[in-house]
Amino acid sequence: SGSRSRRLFSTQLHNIANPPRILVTGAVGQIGSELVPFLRKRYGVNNVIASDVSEIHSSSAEGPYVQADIMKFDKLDEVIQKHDINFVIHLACVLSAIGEQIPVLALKVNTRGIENILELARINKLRVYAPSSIAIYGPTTPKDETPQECVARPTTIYGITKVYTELIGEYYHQRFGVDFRSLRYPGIISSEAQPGGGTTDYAVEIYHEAIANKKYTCFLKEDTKMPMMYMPDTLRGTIQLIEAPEETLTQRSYNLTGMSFTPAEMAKEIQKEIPEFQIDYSPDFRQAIAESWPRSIDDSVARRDWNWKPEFNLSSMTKHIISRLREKKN
Ligand code: AKB
Repeated sequence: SGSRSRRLFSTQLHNIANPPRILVTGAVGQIGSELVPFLRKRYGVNNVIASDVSEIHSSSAEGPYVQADIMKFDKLDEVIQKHDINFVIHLACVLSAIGEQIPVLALKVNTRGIENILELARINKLRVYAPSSIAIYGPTTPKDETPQECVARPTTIYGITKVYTELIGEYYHQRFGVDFRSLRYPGIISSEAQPGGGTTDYAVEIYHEAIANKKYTCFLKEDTKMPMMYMPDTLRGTIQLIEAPEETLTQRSYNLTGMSFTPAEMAKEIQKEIPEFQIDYSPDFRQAIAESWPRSIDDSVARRDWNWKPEFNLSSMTKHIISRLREKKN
């Protein structure tokens, strides 16, 4: 069968003679919109199959796209066989803020999704990359320079499902030999697609509003410090982990960060580019979520194991993103 004859590829993913055949779930979301084109450039357009629950695929229009619901095991299996997939990048997920509004949905999508993907990986000998998040940490976690290995008792349903994702992935690795890898992403900031319902979303919205209206009302308090990362670093870090030789890995799920700042610090940086920019604050239910998470992350284990090093800080990211958004506007 297709599954039995499927080539197991090495960690030399960019080996042209034996490229990976990747299925990306959640491909039209914030990360997928930029990761899919990035992967296609590296591994070949037709080796990266974008998928999402929606029929619409404008942001993934530059290559193969299939409509697939991660809750539907049989449909996913069909896609995997048809496209000779050997690696799933599982991005589909309900984020923290929507999760608190519709906890039953987040619980279902975020647990059943990874269960389906891991079962398909076990049966078909696929590799799996599925992001985790700083949301695995909770109020009893050390808040500053949170270490790789420490208490992870989150209080959001999203965080709970991300702890589950890590643990079930690690179980499938130990028990069945599935090559499962994960990164605990901080808030991801990007200029292309908007994030969908997270607590760190203010750090994306603020740039769009600064360009469009020169003012922004932030849903977090001015001194709420959170770990963040700019998309180009996210893409590079993700590729570095998935291409890292197995023997260099000491973890399946790594802490990762780019920078940490507060909304007030971000506003000040934007004012250097747009002096008229004004910010005010109207904290809502997302404040409590933010306060339950770390303020900064220690990612020294990723730095040691596979040479992780972010390139962007708040200042260079702000200059880069504002010029990109101005270009898009004109
Ligand atoms: C969220 O805010 O829910 C996400 C995350 C930090 O995982 N951006």
